Order: sequence, then C-alpha cells, then structure tokens
Amino acid sequence: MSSPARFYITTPIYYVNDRPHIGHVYSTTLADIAARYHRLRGEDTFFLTGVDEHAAKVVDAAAALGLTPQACADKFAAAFEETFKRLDMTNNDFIRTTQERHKARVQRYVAALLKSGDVYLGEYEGWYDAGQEEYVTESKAKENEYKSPINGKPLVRKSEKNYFFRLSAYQKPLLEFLEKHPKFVRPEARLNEVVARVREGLNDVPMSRTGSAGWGIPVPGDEQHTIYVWIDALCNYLTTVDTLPAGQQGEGPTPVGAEDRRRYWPADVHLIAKDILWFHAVIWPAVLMALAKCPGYGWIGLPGSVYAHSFWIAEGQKMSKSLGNFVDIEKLDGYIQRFGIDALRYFLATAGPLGTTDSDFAEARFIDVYNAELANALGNCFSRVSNMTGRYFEGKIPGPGAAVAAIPGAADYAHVAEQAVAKAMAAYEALAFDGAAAAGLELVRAVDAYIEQTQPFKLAKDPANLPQVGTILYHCAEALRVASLILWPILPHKMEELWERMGLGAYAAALKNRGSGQLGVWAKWGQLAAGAPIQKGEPLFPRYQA
Ligand code: ME8
Repeated sequence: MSSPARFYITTPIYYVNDRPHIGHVYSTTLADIAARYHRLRGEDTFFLTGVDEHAAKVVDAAAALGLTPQACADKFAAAFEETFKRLDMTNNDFIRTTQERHKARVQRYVAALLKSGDVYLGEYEGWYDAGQEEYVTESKAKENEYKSPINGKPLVRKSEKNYFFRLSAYQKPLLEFLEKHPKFVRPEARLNEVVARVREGLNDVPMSRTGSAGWGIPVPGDEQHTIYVWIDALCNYLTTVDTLPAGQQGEGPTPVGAEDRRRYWPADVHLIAKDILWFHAVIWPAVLMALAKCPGYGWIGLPGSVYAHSFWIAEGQKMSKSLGNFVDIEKLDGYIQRFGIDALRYFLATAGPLGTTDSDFAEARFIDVYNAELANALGNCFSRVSNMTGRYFEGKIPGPGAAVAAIPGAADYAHVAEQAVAKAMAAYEALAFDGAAAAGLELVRAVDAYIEQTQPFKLAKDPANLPQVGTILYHCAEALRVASLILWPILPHKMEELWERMGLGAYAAALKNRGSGQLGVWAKWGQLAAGAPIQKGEPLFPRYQA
C-alpha cells in the first residue's frame, strides 16, 4: 500500500507577554480548518502551534508583573495552551521555545551555520525598532520619519557587536527560488511586495544578541551572546519535526525522539499575518538554504508556501493597547457563550482578513452572518428536511426509489453536489475558506430551492404521492450529507451533531483516527441508506435575536 499524502501546517508561535487575543485565535483557527480538511482527505497531517518565549517583550512584561521571565512565560504559555484546548484546536503539538528539545536543536543548527561561514562575528549600526526587535533599513526609516512602521514609536540608533547571518549572499538564490515557485508567497500581491524588496538588495541580519538579561538560547561556544529571538523562533518549525525514532539514526546530528516526524518536513504552509512576512518569506528560506548546505542537513528542503493574511480591526478601529479595544479572549468567550464555538469559527473563516485587506470584527456583522448563513440557511434547511421526514415517514429517510424522473430538476442533483465538492476542495487547497463555506452553503440553498420547486409538503396531502415525496426528501437529505462533509472542517462540532442525528456517526469515529478520512469516497452521491434515521432535535443554530 502506498503511504498517504502528508500535510504539515504551522501558525506563528506567539509572544508570551500577554494573554491570547483574536489575532492569535484567528491564525490558529485557520490552521485548524486546513488541518481538519487534510485529515478529512485522509492525509497524514501535522499541525503545529505554540509560543515564542525568548523575546525582550517577555522580559519587560515579566518586570512589570514582578515575575521572572520564565515565570511570566510559563503563565502566558499556559494561557495560550489552555485557550487552544478549550477551542478544540487539533494541533498535534504545542512548541515552547524554552523547551530543551527546541533549545538543543537550535544550538545544533547555529553551530553548523557558524562552521559554514554563513554566520560571522561583526559590528552593526542602524535604525532599530525596539517593539519589533528588528532593524529597519535606512530608506524605510526615512520614509517613516524615523518612527516604527508598526507602532509609530521613535526608532533608536543602535550599534552592536553580534553574530550576523550572511543574508546578502542569498539575494540571487532567493530571487531564483521565488521566480521558480510563484506560489511560495500567498496571496499573490504579497509575493510582489517581497520580490520588489529583495531586488533592492539585502543586508546581513543579526543572528545573536547581548543583553536582554541573558534571556535566550546561548550561542554555542560564545555564551556572552544569545541567539537572536527571531532565528530561535523561526527554527521552531523545524525543531519540532526534527526527530527520528530510536534505532533509526538518520543523516546529521539529529537527536532521536519517540516518533518519526522528519517525514513531515518541509512544511507545506506557514500561516502568518502580514506583519511577519519578511522573516518568513526571506530570512527563513535563506537560513534553510544555508543550513541545507551544512554536512548532515542535506535533507532540509524549503517550505511549500508562506500564506500571509491581513489584520482584524475592532468595530472600525485599529486594535491597540492604548485604546484598550483588543478583542481579547474574554470577549471571544462571550461570543462563544452566545453563539457557540462553531459560529465563531465560521465568522472568522468567512468574514475575516484572509486576503490583502483588513476586516472588521463588529458585533452587528457577526450577527448578520450568523443569522443569514447559519440560522436561516443551514439550520433551517436541516429542520425543514428532518421535520418532513418525521411527519411523513416516521423519521426514517425513505429510499430514492420512486418516480425520480417525475421530479423536475432531480436528475441534476448528483451533479450539483459533485460540483459543490470540487469547488470546496479547490477553495480549501487555496486556503480560501470563505469560498469553501460558500460552496457548502450553495448546496444548502439549492436544497431549499428544490423544496420550493417540488413542494413536497403539498404533494404529501395525497397519499398516492408519498413515494415521490420520499424521493424528494432523499435527495434533500443526501445533499445535506454532502454539504455537511464540505462544512465539517469549519463547523466540526455542529456537523458531527448533524451526523449523529442522521446515523452517520461513523464519519466522526473515522476522523478521530489520524489519516482515516475519506472525503473523496464519502462525498460520492447516493450513499445515504434507505431507512436511515433523521432526528430533528433542537435547532442546530437557533436564530439570534438581540
Ligand atoms: O510576531 N489580526 O508573535 P505575536 C490578525 N512571536 N492576526 C493577528 C493580529 C490581528 N490583528 N494580531 C496578531 C510574533 N495576529 C512572533 C512570531 S513566528 C516564528 C514568531 C496573529 O504574538 C498573526 O498571525 O505578535 C500574526 O502574524 C501573529 O499573531 C503575531 O503574533
């Protein structure tokens, strides 16, 4: 048997200087949707999220809280982990950069790079953005009047003796790589930004820091320096999967873990927001190119793509600490209590900043989407079909046997569903979750239109028509079954509830086993068994009235 396709997706690892907010929940939810979709397709999927701990921001937050950096990191790392568990994210691991497994591997990579000559000790002077822990080029500093392009605070003139990564040597290889892999940076407009900036030329970048109270991973062989937090952080994508099972020592000085995870590398998607695109689209691939040339690291290829979404704003305003308008975890919990986890996932996936424009997290928008798409369309359609099945067939979907030809439009049904599946799959692959949801919803709306057209509730007044009504309801239920498969990655809990009511619990059971999903097989038309139960139950998405 050939082994199933593999899929590896990552989120940024988040700073542990505060509790999670909507931005963090958003990126991790998107990655969860993608991971669930690939598991639904039966792929061997690895989904990684976690936290970035060795930042100066963490040292500052710790001081403000009267904690040690480690205690502060522990506190907020626990908050992130707990939040993602509560939201039922299906991440396969949660990486913390203070973990030994991570630190040991990062030191190995840096040691290899030091030997290779791509990392050297040097002196640097430039404009420093303290909030971002990043140097800004002269031209960018000037353009922004020597203020941070991110938070508007004044840039600082700073010089340091540091280890540097020879990024300048990778301009040509990067441009060649980007030309050959135009999907490496998505959406496309972001690729153009990156290419334009790389063409302007690349400066070497610091690879280490002194100061920050020594909070960081020591540079191997020179413990005065700690590894620059961005290099430490980017490496998480690799350290977490750089393990081989006992007895299978591979190429290179890789520590042996319990599990073979190297098979997941290279990652298929690094999902991030636009704020950290440069690190992911330029610095990270260059570091990997350099590492791949080191003895023992020949297995290291470059990631498949970096997808940079845009930003949530709140009720029309940019979110900021000074305005105190962050959609924080308490606010999100309020939405979950009122509408449920799946409604929040649906809103994030369909109304969020997936493309290149920012999106507004506004209560009125949330309620509109919820009522129109979840309560009125999906929930209501299931109620209608289950109601009629209850009333006319004692809650058991009859077979599709009778009088198909007599039903207008019925002959197309399988085709409509097939097209919806194809459309949804293409959208999921492109991380266009709004399109995937729309494909599912279109199918649901087609069911509504079909009911309007065929009027089963009128036909049923004459018992002689019941076989025909049975066929209509079979088509409706079957289309809902296919729609539920399309929508499961976005609405997993509600769709599992729907499966339960339709006697399809086997799907949920199979999906609990890694790599056991079979979307291609399950989505084929006509699999609902005659006599399958369909229980009405409580509304899946009760209409919300303020
Ligand atoms: O940058 N809208 O961590 P971070 C949408 N540790 N997404 C948002 C958002 C918003 N308003 N605000 C934040 C770091 N995000 C580094 C990353 S990775 C090797 C190291 C999301 O805690 C988005 O994914 O500041 C963004 O890229 C990330 O949170 C930044 O999280």
